Amino acid sequence: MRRTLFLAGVLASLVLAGCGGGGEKPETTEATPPPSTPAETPSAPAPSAGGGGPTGTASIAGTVKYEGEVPTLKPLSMDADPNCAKKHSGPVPSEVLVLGDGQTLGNVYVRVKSGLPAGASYPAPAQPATLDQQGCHYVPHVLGVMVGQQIKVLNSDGLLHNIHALPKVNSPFNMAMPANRTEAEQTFTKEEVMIPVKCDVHPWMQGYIAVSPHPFFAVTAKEGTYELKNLPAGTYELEFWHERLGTKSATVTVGDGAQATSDMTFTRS
Ligand SMILES: [Cu+2]
Repeated sequence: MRRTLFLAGVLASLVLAGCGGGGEKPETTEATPPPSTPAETPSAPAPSAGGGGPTGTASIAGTVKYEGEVPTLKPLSMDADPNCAKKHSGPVPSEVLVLGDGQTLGNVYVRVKSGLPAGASYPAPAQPATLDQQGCHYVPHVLGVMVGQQIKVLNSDGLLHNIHALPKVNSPFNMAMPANRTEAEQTFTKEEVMIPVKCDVHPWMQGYIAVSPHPFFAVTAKEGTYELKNLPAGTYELEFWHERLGTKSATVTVGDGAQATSDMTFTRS
């Protein structure tokens, strides 16, 4: 089971300061035949494409890694709210750099940035996305939704939280979630990558929501793998986003029924 990891707020910002930005470094990948074993399913639920926009039988998959020295991130102190601290039996690790074996990188949001047919329009899935406040952090830490998709904000903690979204394009929201308010709903109406979400009660709580006009996105688990399925054949610009390591892009061409591989490496600058 994936260990619950936390944002170390200020402490982590200090450690990783200077890592932001991450200039664009396009990598070109050609389509390859489908591998014998399919790529691991990404951690974020891939919304179904639904009717409307063009889909197909092409897919793009890969693994995201981190290269370089791994900084020591101080565990998070929840002493400011003993009710949060009580929900954990040991130190709560930072969530700003989640690595798996071989320095695979988690919490990377991967999306098709361009290349879909002009005028393609994809309806939001009927199924809501879920953002939970659990153990005084956000689960998931990085959430991908579609434009117009309902977001169910849960409060599994039974504690007072305040969920405060700070978009630049969409309308912000700021909702108190008292102990007895277990669920609330929100929707974003415009494409935006990336919307920070914070809790004004617990300053270490930090999450991110990305809003996509199409269903071709994924968030990596610590194993670093992702897969974008049901794409029409075409040439796509992919964007890889990480909260501290910046963004990177790749251009990938994939044909009908094929799976292209597009791996990515983030380095500490
Ligand atoms: Cu909170």
